Amino acid sequence: KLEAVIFDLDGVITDTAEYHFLAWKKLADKIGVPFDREFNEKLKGIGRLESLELILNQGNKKLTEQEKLELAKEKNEYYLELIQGITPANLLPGILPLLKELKENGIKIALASASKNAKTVIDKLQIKEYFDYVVDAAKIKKGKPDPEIFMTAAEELNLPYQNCIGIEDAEAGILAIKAAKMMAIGVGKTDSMKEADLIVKDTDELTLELLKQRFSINNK
Ligand code: UVW
Repeated sequence: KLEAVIFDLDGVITDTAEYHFLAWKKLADKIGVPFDREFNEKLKGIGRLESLELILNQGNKKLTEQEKLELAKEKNEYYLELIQGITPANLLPGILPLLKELKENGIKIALASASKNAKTVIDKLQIKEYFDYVVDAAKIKKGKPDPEIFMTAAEELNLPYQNCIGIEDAEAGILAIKAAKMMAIGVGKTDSMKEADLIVKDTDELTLELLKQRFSINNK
């Protein structure tokens, strides 16, 4: 039985990828490391320090742990500045109606984002009250594709993993959902999310009816 939907944030509920890109770009330019939109794709679903590590590697930069922490902090300051402007208008199409439908039908809602800024973002989007549980990224030891973040969400909701659907926009996230033994829905392009049980092109295709229908087919 479908009892919960666990959402990724960036790229599913709102599109913060551009803000992450601009913030990383500012930092990368400052330290003289090449960084473009294509590389930014690799950072989807990946935490802050891990993302920095990937960027430094590609620029062949070796830094001390202390220097890395300072750069990560600086990137986050740029990012925080950019997300101040987020309003409910930044919700991706169909997300608010879906949250309402889930709530009305007694289906639990959780957020499983690797971002330590997730609470600020859902606050700005004015959707905080829909969530029964928001995973604190700071408490997660292993990032996506490890299933820890999705398993934590289900455990906190007191629900079996198989009764949850996870929604993601990136490969690492889909792999994390599958490793947690949940049904995985991908939003976006098929080629980057081969393991997904269902892929929709746009968020406005996500309705409770579609979720229920696919969930029952999947569990036959
Ligand atoms: C990510 O980059 C996903 O996380 P944060 O917002 O914590 O930097």
